[in-house]
Amino acid sequence: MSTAGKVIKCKAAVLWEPKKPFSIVEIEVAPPKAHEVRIKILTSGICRSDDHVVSGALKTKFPIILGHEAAGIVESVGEGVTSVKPGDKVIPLFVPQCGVCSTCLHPKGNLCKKSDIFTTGLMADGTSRFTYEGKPIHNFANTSTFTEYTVVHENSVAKIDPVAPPEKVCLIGCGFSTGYGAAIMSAKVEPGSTCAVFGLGGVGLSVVMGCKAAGASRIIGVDINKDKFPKARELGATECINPLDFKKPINEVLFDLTGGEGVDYSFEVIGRTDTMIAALASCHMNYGTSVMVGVPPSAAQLTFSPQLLFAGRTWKGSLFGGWKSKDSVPQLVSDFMVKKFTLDPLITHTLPFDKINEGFELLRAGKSIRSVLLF
Ligand code: PAD
Ligand code: ZN
Ligand code: ZN
Repeated sequence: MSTAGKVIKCKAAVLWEPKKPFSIVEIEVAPPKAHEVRIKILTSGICRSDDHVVSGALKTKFPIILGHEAAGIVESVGEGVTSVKPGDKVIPLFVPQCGVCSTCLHPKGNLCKKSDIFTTGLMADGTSRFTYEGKPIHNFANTSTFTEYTVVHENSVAKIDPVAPPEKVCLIGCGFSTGYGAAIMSAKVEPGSTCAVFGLGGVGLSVVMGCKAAGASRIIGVDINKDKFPKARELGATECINPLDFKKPINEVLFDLTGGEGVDYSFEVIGRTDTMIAALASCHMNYGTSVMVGVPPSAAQLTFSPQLLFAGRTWKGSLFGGWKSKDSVPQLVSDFMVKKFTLDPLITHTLPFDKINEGFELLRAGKSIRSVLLF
């Protein structure tokens, strides 16, 4: 029996307030309105950005359904939707691409003006499609994927190859594309470069892969958890260092390792202000570029010497790897299908959806790279 046009009751992991576990409850998911798409989620990865909301570092509205790295099947579409149809395999896009705003039209832009990444937690009409016992639940980053069904705007969903394995390609919805793109799109790493990657989680390891694909000759992984080093080496890091093993600041260690030059490209893939400055100070003082990938805490301010930039360094941020999402995600899935890159080493755990709290514990304990929840 078709569910189109009807309210769907399903399981969702609701976060009622920061620093609490998720509760799996039955919610109601309203049908998609005009230009919206209701998706049956098949898989969803756990990203540190979700945990930043749980920890309180990233401020959002509560209660909320988190999750933004998923694959699913279109269940039904609202009026006027043309780019997907029921039955299509899709990836929700936490950065939308409307295709007509000034950023979408700019060749360098990817932060579509229709984004609602950490602001209202509501659909474009100011309401939510999720309710629990009649009360609205906020959505997260234009997606909300820790639920059996979600509703997104048509700008926030891309149709992908129907045979792509959802338990793998969900990572193209965030972690992989963010890291890989930070190296090849945002930094534009050149062959022969020396790179340093601060933080070797799912996103940082994808930066390592991007640096390798771009032909970097030295890729130095930096992490305080040495258990991350073997996988970093497997994916392309030529050496790995632990800041806790040195008395000197890590930027000085990186200068020593590069004959006093500094690296050509550094990437902060943790989300801490101290490591953002250390990464900046690690690159060449004149032509080095540092890319901020880690999500900064909402309340954070930075204090740093302007001398760090004065001599010519470039400091930039990178959201979703700089990709224009709706155009690039289907292509990245096709590239995965023809083995241009691998996702398997990033997936350390697969868990049933109702073990979501266990998945977050693994991340916090530094024991997982990506846990993928299966619905
Ligand atoms: P993760 O927690 O799996 O990886 C972070 C790594 O950093 C871990 O291996 C830690 O051991 C390591 N680490 C922690 N503290 C330090 C330190 N002081 N020095 C060195 N290493 C340290 O997270 P992730 O890979 O899922 O995400 C990384 C960041 O990227 C995080 O802040 C997340 O919110 C952000 C992100 N940004 C975007 C974007 O579009 N910019 C998208 C997705 C994720
Ligand atoms: Zn993410
Ligand atoms: Zn746009």
